[in-house]
Amino acid sequence: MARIVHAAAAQMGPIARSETRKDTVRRLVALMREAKGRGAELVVFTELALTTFFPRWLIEDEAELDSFYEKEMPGPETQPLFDEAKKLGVGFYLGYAELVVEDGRKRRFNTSILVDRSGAIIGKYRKVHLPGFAEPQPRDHQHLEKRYFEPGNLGFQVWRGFGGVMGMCICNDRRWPETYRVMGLQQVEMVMLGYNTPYNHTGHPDIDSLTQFHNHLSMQAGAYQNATWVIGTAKCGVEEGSNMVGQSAIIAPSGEIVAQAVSLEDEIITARCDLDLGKRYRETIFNFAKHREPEAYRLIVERKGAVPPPEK
Ligand code: CDT
Repeated sequence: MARIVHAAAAQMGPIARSETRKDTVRRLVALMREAKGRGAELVVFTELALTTFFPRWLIEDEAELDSFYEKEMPGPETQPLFDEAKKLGVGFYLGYAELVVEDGRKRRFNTSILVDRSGAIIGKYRKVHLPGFAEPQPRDHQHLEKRYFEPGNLGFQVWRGFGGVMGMCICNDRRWPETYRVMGLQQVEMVMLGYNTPYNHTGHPDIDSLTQFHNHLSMQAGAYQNATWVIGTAKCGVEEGSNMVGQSAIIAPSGEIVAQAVSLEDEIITARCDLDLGKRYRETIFNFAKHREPEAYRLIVERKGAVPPPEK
């Protein structure tokens, strides 16, 4: 019998800096209801879905910075999302800024959680690949993720849920083959991610003009090479003057896009994802046990180093 997960990507248009958590959670609940109305049992929200993308500013006042982070999950302002999930019987992926006291110190992570249909958190991921800078740059919009977060310390785990093996990553992680491969080696069947991607993210017009192409390229390659579904959900449109890519997509293990957002606003896209579709790739072209050559990869990294050989 086919293992179907009816999934939705809940793309979000801009979140203004002045928007309250209450306003934003209301938007998320409306998206969840629409997704449920269209048959979805799993909704993938975006990265830092509860606030504007605050790493675009240098924020020196600690209390102000802290106001963008969640100190508990769920907390009083996010509880309605969990209540609605339980009521509707819909699970979700949610990205948010996490502030915790761990190892006796205040720590900040760019985090996502996976919540099952009963409203219980079944997985947590902390973004590993942090793009941007720790120090402000001479540019209109900063990208200070390296200042406001530390690299995730939970690795790339997978979780059993929704009848399959589920994985998570966040935004810039989607560009790195290691992200998908570490989960692929654990037989992941669906990778969920959210992203906030400004068009001018490298500052080189020749690369930046390919922003849309690279967005899909990285997710489609990750899906195909690891025989997994990938659901990528954008925050997009012009947010506080920063123009961000949309194109939220649901991608099959073939690498094909089966649903794609067409707006730069709040928008639901859905697909009926057959988790068994990955099997035919895992049993043939990407049969890891048969065709991967881990020893060769190890030799290259350990004996030759990660730099090219000197010129003769
Ligand atoms: N949020 C995030 O990770 N965005 C990056 C672009 C910013 S690079 C300065 C991304 O990979 O989409």
